[in-house]
Amino acid sequence: MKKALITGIRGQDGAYLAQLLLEKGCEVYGADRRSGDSGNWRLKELGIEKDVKIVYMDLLELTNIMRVIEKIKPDEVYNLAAQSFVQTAFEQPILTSDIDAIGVLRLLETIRTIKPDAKFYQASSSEMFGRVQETPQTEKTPFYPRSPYGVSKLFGHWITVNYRESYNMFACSGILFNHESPLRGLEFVTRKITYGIARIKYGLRDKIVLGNLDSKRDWGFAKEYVEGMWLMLQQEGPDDYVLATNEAHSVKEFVENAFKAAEYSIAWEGEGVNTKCIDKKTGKILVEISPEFYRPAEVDILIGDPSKAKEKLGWKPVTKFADLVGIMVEADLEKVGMEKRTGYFNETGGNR
Ligand code: NAP
Ligand code: G4F
Repeated sequence: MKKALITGIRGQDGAYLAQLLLEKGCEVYGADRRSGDSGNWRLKELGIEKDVKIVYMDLLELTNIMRVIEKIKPDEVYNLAAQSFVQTAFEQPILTSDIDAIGVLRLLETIRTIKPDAKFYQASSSEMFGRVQETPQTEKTPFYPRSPYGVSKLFGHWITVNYRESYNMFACSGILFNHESPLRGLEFVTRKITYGIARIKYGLRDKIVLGNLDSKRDWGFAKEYVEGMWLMLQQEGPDDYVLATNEAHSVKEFVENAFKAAEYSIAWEGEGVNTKCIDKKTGKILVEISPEFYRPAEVDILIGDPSKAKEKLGWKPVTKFADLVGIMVEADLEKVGMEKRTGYFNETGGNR
């Protein structure tokens, strides 16, 4: 039985990947930095919390990482742990770099020393393309990160390439474009919108306050993207791959599709920071803008070309943008409906 270690097990991708690897017959170890039981809602929601063997590991602490790798001696390591929220990276750039850049090196150096034949996956990001140098972005597009998060991820990416080239390690970097799901954290814009709409619908909130509505992202469905991660480690040799849908949509389009899925008819008024989204039926304001959610430097548009992954891995995105929005709205309506009916704060609503 193959032993797989997933860092960031409490996150969106960690949960879906654990589910996939269990289905593939792996013994799955999930590394958690001891966030406590409340951080367990995603594994619970997928019904796999008892099947994943939890180990405590923080990417900030080298000796802790060494003990875990020594104990498990994993065949595959998926490094999904990160301070993954771009906005926070501007507030905590040093912590973000310690986790997202040096943390990758701590892990690679440990694997090189203790279990050099382990296959390694690094969760790289389309944020590394930042101010894009060509469109669509491929594995060969030059990088231009626009946040401490993007800069840190770029170090993580290149150190992965470097360990592959220097020490012949099976180390892959997946350059993943935004991928979302009902398990997405509530701080990210997609889930902030779908969860917010569900709370408006159930009368638990009046409106949603957002930042830049004009930025565009290449949004796919997370459950499909973890399959790509797994496929990368099943190939004959290690390589880097872009996973994306090759379609970009604005935050505004996401809002429009989400309200439509929740059966609202909306209209936009005003411009820039004065933009408002109005409920046509009641005239109430549903969305407002606050500069609080603007970023010091924005990534205006990302659109990825997953041709290499299609050709070499046989991977392709299936869920279309409107369907993804529908899946997320439906899931949040169900969760908030349950909360409203029972008066019980269901963990699956996340850390509001
Ligand atoms: P996520 O939901 O934020 O999960 C990240 C996990 O990392 C969290 O469970 C967090 O633990 C853990 N973590 C944070 N700091 C840590 C530390 N010092 N030591 C150990 N664990 C730590 O992120 P995701 O959406 O699943 O993304 C997975 C990975 O892919 C991340 O590396 C992210 O940067 C990258 N990525 C994501 C996307 C996307 O669109 N989702 C796209 C490209 C790349 P707690 O639960 O304790 O906070
Ligand atoms: O949902 P976001 O916070 O995701 P972002 O910054 O694209 O980062 C995500 O995708 C990356 C891959 O490209 C990952 F590496 C990273 O870990 C993370 O998963 O913001 C998306 C866009 C931004 O342009 C932001 O300015 O939405 C805009 N936005 C507008 N209003 C907002 C808001 N973002 C958030 N989080 N909250 C708002 O109120």
